[in-house]
Amino acid sequence: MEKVWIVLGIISGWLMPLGAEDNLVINGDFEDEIEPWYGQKLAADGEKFVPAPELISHETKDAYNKSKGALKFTFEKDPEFLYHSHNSGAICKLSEMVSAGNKLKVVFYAKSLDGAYHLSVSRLWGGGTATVELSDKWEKHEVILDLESDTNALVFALAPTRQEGIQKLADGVFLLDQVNATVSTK
Ligand SMILES: [Ca+2]
Repeated sequence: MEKVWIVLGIISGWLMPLGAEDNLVINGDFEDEIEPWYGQKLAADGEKFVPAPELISHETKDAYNKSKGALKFTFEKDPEFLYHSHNSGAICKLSEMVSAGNKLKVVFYAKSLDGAYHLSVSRLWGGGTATVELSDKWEKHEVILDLESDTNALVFALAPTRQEGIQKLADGVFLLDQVNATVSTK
């Protein structure tokens, strides 16, 4: 009996494209559009979150691996608003809720334009953050987020330093493509 299950496991592994079903990110390749990703920022009174469509746009000329599209993030601080890495930036929706206590592995390609060198990836509203260093070439990055609360959205934004945890945002421009998030067993 055990052998039968092993064989079935191997066959089903062959039939499934590797990892494709596991990606929780809705529209992680930006081929035709950037929705449902959206921009968000906090009013200076510290109380009201408002849409920030000026932060993100669809890049079609410089996408990863000559694909059709990428997400372009353009940030220049406006004194009328507050910006922190756990609540302002490009918001990425997940297709399902991942429970607190899990680790989320997020793999993506990114490229710095115009002085952006630290990219923060965070659970929206905090409780799981990481920062990577960008270069001016398309490079693959991987972070593991320790989720302290249930999670169905992430936020990508530019930070001034490599340090982990919540930071005020830094000005700059970056490109993002091929975003993949899976529950990690590591
Ligand atoms: Ca793409």
